[in-house]
Amino acid sequence: MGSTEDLDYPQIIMQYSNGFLISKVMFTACELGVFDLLLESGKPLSSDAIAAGLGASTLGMRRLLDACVGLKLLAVEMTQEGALYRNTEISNVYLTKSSPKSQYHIMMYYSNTVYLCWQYLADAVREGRNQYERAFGVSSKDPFGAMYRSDEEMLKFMAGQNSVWSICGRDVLAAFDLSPFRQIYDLGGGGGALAQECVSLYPNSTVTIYDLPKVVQVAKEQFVSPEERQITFHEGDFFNDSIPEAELYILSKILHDWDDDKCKQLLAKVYKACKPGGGVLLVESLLNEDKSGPVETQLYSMNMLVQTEGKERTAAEYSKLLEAAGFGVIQVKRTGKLYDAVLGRK
Ligand code: ASE
Repeated sequence: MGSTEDLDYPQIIMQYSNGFLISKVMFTACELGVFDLLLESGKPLSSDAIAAGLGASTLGMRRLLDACVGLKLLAVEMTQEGALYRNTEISNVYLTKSSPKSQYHIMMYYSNTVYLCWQYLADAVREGRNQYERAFGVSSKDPFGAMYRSDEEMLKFMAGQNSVWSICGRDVLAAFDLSPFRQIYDLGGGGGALAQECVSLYPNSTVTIYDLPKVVQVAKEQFVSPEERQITFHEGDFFNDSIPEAELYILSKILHDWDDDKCKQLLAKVYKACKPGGGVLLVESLLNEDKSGPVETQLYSMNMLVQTEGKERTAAEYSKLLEAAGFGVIQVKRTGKLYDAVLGRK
């Protein structure tokens, strides 16, 4: 008979149970501006000073700060005046709004939108579809109609999606030598952070961000300045409007939003528009062939279930979709980061 002691309450079950508490502590400290205030102050601050600076209760702030210390998002030192808090290096880099690697906007999107959809995860699994109707009272037929249900929601999504490219944009664009492609379309390019990485890595290329008119309008107003001459825009709906000719099409986190039929439809259209010798670059988080991991990708696939019509796929699944559309010489590069790259050629 083996001991059942470690089966009574294994560490892993406790960690998983507390996972959402951890997320919410980090999101809340971000939302209230704790990390921004500590960065601006340039010196450690007391809990009362932080509470006063952010218009929060002293009781609540003290508890939030101590939890952040436990999570290693803040450091504390005891002085004669009491406890003084400061950012850790990781918080300075990733959790402050002004850092070039800031993940603030994706955290706000997770905390205020994704989080609400996940309330209905069990319904999503039972029904096999997204949960906009339950979560927000909007029709779930058109996922991007639902995701962009207000200008504010659309802006939060665009800012959130932009933040990931400051961390892995370079890796996915450097996975293949894209310098032969001068004329690039980023289909569903949104806020343009990947396009900006692309023209910085490939100075002889121009990137056209193809997206819905209201997305393009916000991208021009908020994210891409007219001085960025290598970046242009094209307003359209890639399912219903024409796609102009180009040498390379980037589809970054697009196919994971849609079922196989829609993916095939879109890729066939891209193949038709593509110049001979050109290609398509898929940027996605790849599942292992047996779908045994990576766990982050499995979780994102759950999120695609609650938020979209799509799913995360394996390299073989993407290759099949590309081949069905006519693309050949398909190459797959795992970056070791969250997003990987698949290149198909015409
Ligand atoms: C999409 C990407 C995302 C559509 C909805 C989304 C993300 C969150 N919601 O194309 C970013 C990836 N993160 C997760 C949790 O899936």
